[in-house]
Amino acid sequence: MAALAAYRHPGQYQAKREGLDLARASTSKPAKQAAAPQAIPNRERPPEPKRHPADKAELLEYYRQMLLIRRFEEKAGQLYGLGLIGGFCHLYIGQEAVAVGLQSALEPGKDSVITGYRDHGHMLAYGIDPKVIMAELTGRAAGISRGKGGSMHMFSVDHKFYGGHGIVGAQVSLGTGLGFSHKYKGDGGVCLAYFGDGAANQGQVYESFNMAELWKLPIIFVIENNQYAMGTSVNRSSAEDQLYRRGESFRIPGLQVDGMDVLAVRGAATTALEWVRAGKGPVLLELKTYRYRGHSMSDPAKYRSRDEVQAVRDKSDPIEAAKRELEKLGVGEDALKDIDKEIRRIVSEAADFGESSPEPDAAELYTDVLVGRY
Ligand SMILES: Cc1ncc(C[n+]2csc(CCOP(=O)(O)OP(=O)(O)O)c2C)c(N)n1
Ligand SMILES: [Mg+2]
Repeated sequence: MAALAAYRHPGQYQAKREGLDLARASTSKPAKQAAAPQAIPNRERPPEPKRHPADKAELLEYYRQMLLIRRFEEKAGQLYGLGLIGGFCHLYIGQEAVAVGLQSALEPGKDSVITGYRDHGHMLAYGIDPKVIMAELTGRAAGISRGKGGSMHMFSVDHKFYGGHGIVGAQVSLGTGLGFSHKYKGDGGVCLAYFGDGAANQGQVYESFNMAELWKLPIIFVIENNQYAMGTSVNRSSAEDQLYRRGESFRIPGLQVDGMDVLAVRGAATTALEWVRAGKGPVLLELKTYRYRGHSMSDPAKYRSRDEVQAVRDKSDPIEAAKRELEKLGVGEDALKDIDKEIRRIVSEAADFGESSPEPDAAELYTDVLVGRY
């Protein structure tokens, strides 16, 4: 964990969990009372997560997946700039370790995932074909939502990926429903419901927490604390900005995790899944992370300095960190370059596909939507 203590952003707040300094990308205030959740007596809690002991092959795979998300998102940003992608588009750059670390612990076809509008990375981490994601972004018939959903409204029942939601916080209630469905059907699945630090202040989140704990639903609530909700930093909007504590009054244990370290995230996923799969009810994970780009493509990002973003990029970038670790494990520069080349090829093929495949037929305007003669 030595690397965790390495970075403190100048002038920023420090967020600490017992002995673990997560301040590198943090804008939240210090914990007011250390060890509060652990101090509640007679309440069983999951153990402290351990950093996942990945071998070289496993870490290489996480690196590859994070790089795919990074390059895909960069390309999406370019295509947006060229006018090939319209409407809203929220990029995931900086947060890659969260989706990759968590979803690598899931069982595909059994567990379900639901998230908000910043959703491309979660789909890529779930192994969904980059071509159909890109084609959705460019509004083509081959897109995962037949070109009619766009960036925020992607869905794949086959993958148990349930969106892609534009209403902040809605996915938490819907995810609780997915958790209920897993329990009702007895299919052994767990739902991973992602939401942001801003969404964490939504009322329906807490109604969902109550039901989820009351019925011991198999769900992991994941707060991706990227420090900002549009232009508002978490400490300006949140009375309790140690968001992992938000489930305590519903008896949902919370864990704060370094969301810039893919192996720390993977370790937390293991701990959370063990708890939930044992029938002990939900867990809340707060992933401390950071988004490098604006909230959406139309955000001038005047609420933070370039220096702040650069400092996080320089000191805490999840991909660079994984690369350094791989180098220590003996992975040579050539091998890393080969991966980079392969990823660039995949992304460029996805972009070509998104640009060249046909738009939906005009007759499709009235299918898959709730309009018509009823
Ligand atoms: C119910 C609702 N209120 C407001 C909005 C407008 N809105 C869109 S994104 C956003 C900020 C959410 O921030 P956060 O939950 O931190 O997620 P992030 O964008 O950082 O991933 C807001 C207020 C919305 N889409 N839905
Ligand atoms: Mg946010």
